[in-house]
Amino acid sequence: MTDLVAASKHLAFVLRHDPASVGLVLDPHGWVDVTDLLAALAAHGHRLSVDQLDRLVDDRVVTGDKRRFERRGTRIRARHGHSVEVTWDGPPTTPPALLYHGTVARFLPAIRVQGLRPGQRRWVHLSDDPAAAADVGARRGCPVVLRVDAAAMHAAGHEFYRSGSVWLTASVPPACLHEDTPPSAA
Ligand code: HQG
Repeated sequence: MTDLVAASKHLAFVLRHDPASVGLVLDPHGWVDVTDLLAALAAHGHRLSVDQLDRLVDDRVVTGDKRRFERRGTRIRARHGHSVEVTWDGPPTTPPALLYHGTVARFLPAIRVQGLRPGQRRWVHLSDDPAAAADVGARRGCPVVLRVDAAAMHAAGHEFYRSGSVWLTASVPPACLHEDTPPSAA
């Protein structure tokens, strides 16, 4: 793991899950002042320059194009993935008709009964690209890609938020999930 990838993982941990681990408090939408963040990281042995932070925010140079962080003026936040209590501060967005979720076979019995639940996170994470969903599932083993009937969910009043290539929603009912993803799409 490169230093920058390690720094990105630590920053995601702080801004999504445990800001108190470096003595920070996030605002209700997850924002923190960049100067405060860099000072807090340095005080806890994780010195990061402004240039390194900029490279993490533009994470195409780190791990692809997940757009994990967002910097607006003097503030920064994680865009998605939180387990800490944050609320979305933009309007919901109309999703594409189909979205995808990557998981593993051992979760399917529960998913068939309960649908997709956010678990420890604030939202269920979906992708508009089946290959990207397969990569998410592959973190845990042989990936299974589920199709999500986002058009039906949207028509039924479920809200969707877009964060880069990631789509967020509160939960997915079992009736809107399909396991028969064509092999060409997985
Ligand atoms: C599963 C990474 C049982 C779900 C990734 C998943 C993603 C259920 C796991 C982002 C269930 C939760 C999020 C149910 C869902 N019963 N299991 N009813 N409903 N599950 O890590 O989507 O690199 O919280 O299928 O790339 O895997 O960190 O969610 O397997 O974009 O930026 O419960 O995290 O992004 O796991 O991953 P997670 P996820 P980063």
